[in-house]
Order: sequence, then C-alpha cells, then structure tokens
Amino acid sequence: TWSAVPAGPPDPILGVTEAFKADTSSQKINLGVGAYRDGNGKPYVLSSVKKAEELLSASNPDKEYLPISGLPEFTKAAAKLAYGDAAPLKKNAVAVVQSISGTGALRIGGAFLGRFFPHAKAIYIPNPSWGNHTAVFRDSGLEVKQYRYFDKKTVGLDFAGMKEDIKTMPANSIVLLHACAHNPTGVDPTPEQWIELSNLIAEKQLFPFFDMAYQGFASGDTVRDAFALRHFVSAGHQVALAQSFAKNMGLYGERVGAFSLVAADAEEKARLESQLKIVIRPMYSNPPLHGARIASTILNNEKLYADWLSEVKGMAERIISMRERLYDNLVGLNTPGGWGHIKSQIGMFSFTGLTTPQTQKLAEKAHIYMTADGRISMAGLNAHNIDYFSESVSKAVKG
Ligand code: PLP
Ligand code: TYF
Repeated sequence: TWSAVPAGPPDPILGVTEAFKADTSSQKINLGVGAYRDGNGKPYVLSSVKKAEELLSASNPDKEYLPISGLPEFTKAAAKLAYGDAAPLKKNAVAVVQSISGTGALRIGGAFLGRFFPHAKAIYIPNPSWGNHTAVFRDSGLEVKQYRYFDKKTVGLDFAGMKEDIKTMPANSIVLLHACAHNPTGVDPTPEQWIELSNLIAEKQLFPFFDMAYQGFASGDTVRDAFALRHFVSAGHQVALAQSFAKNMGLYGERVGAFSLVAADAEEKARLESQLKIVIRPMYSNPPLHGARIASTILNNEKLYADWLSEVKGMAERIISMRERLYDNLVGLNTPGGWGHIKSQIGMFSFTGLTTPQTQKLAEKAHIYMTADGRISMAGLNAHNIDYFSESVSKAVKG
C-alpha cells in the first residue's frame, strides 16, 4: 500500500539533536535546538513553574475537558502580558484562544486567515526565518513568499531591502513579523525602525501577523520585548498574534500558547472567537490542560509573577554574559573577521557567520553541533564549555 511513499528528510533543527545524541565524545556540545540550558548545561525547570505545580497539586484539580478556546484565566492573562494596556484589550476587542504552543497558534492563524482574510492568499516571511514557518503556512493553504531581512555583509538588518520588498507587496498581503529576538538571526529592528515599518505597512494596506515566541528573552524585560506589537496596535493595526510560553516559561513540552486577533469592537471580537473555535474543533477539539494551568497560576499570582519575571531576566542575562565571553575569546584568539555581531545580536540565538563547511568541520573534529546555517543556541554555552567552543571556532575559521 505504501510502496510509493518516499522517506522524508529529517527536520533540519531537530536532526542536529539526533547527530549530537549519536556522538559518544565527552566533549560534545549541542548548540542546535533553541532550548534554554542552565550554567551546567542542564534543562532548566523554573522555580516559579515548580511552585505553580505545587499549588495546583494541592488544589487537587479535576481533569475535565477545557472549552474549545482554552482556559479563560490563561487566555485573558496571556493577552494582558502581550498587549499590556492597549486600548482594544481594555474595550474587550481582542479575540484570543489557547493554542498548542506557538506552532499551534501560527497554524490556527494561518487557517483562519486562509478562510476569512479577504483577497490575500500570500503571506510574506523574512529571509531567513524559523524553518517551520514555511511548512506551517503552506499546510494552512497560504502561499508563502519572502522579504529581505538579513544582510550577510553587515551581519545585521537589511532595513532598506526590507522596506523595498514591503513596498512591492500587493495590498492585503499578510506580513509575518518576529515580535522580538528574531530566529535565527538574533537581529531585530530598532524601535525607530519598527515605527517606520508600522507606518509603511499601514500605507500599503498590509496585514501584520506577529510571531512572539521569545517575550522576555530578548532584553530580559517582557514589556520592552512587547514594544513592536504594542506600537502597531496603538497605531491602529488590527494585528494577529501567535504567543508561545515554551521559552519564557520553559514549558516546551507542555505546549502552552495563544492566538489572538485584534477586533474593531466587542461584537466583532465575539464573531471572530466563534470562527476560531470552528477552526480549532476539527483539528484537535480542545487544548491541553496542565501547562495552561501552570502559566495561568504564574500570570495571575502577584508573587509568582514577580518571581517569574526575575527568572526570565536571569535566563536572558546568562545568555548576554555568554555573548560577551564568546566575543572576548574570539577576539583574544585573533580569530579573523569581525565578531561584534555576537554581542549586538539578541535573544536565544547567534547567527555566527560560520559557513556550512565550517559547521561540518566543527561537528566532525570538535563534536560541536549547530544548524548548517551557522546558527548557535547561545544557551548551550556555559563556563565549562565556552573556552573549548571558542578555540574550536577560532581553529575552524583559521582553516
Ligand atoms: N516561532 C518561532 C520564531 C520559534 O522560534 C518557535 C520555536 O521555538 C516557535 C514559533 C514555536 O515554538 P513552540 O511551538 O515550541 O512554541
Ligand atoms: O528554532 C529552534 O531551535 C526552536 C525549537 O520543530 C524548535 O524553534 C525547533 C524545531 C521544531 C520545534 C521547535
């Protein structure tokens, strides 16, 4: 029956973990997948999460189904975290549903836009972008196109190219924007550039869809990291938003997220929510319970919320300290090339500029694993392995 089904390629990011697992060297380092590691290279369960689980367990909750749109205390608090005091939220004009983490939020958004957004069937994503964006939106029935984003020469934002490409998009196209801590480049527009983008996107009558997978991870401050989203909303854009709590709460496998749409008013919001439920119902009926309860407990408890904010800051700061140390090491080793981007890039990743052959050499010779585009997950570096990593990179670059 299945003789005509060809074997598919492995996921380019999760495939790196497979190669890492197969390596028996004690020196091996996995900088592939974007998952936070503590100073000893271990997965990190936040203490605010542990406390929330203790509170939950003590309350002896049942395991009934959630509504199709998820846990109301969670979706309300998630929207508040993202939008802050934005006017549409205050007037009950934001439709929000719980999702299976950020990926599920993107998929709900893709399916909803494919069904209801007038005219447009194309979504523009940055080049490069998170690898899964193309597949998620294509499988949602949208045509996926790209806009210029990264400038290899400056290892920074190609702002002129980005604006030129946005200007040529047909009206009613969807523009996907990484709200902060762009994956894979670690390069974000400045606040001034975001303001310009907001004006341009309004002028060209485009629809902004924010993917916010790293709120708090970029600067260590959830409010600062929400600047772009909140600015667009205050400028009158009726945005779509995909939120993930995988990284900022370390809830990866619990699959906690939310999808929201800014509506014109409360009546429109109710219509949008009814249709979002119709999108969700045949996909998975209703979302998982436990992770949403954890996130909701943290977001709705003053003490746990404060603890969580300081833990997010701690994770962001450890990553920033690794950036400084890596930069100092590479420069100290007289590694050819400029390395300032290691420090100026933000969030979970650094786009090192290492070439695919150099990444292959690092895997074979030094047991160091990263994606073929030269992206490293900064969280995989720590005081125990950063000198070995720096020396190995320096050697690989020197050839
Ligand atoms: N969007 C971006 C840019 C990401 O990097 C990720 C993965 O980390 C996601 C969305 C979705 O991740 P998850 O489905 O684990 O929330
Ligand atoms: O870019 C990353 O490393 C994260 C983690 O199918 C990830 O987004 C990678 C692949 C995937 C899900 C999450």
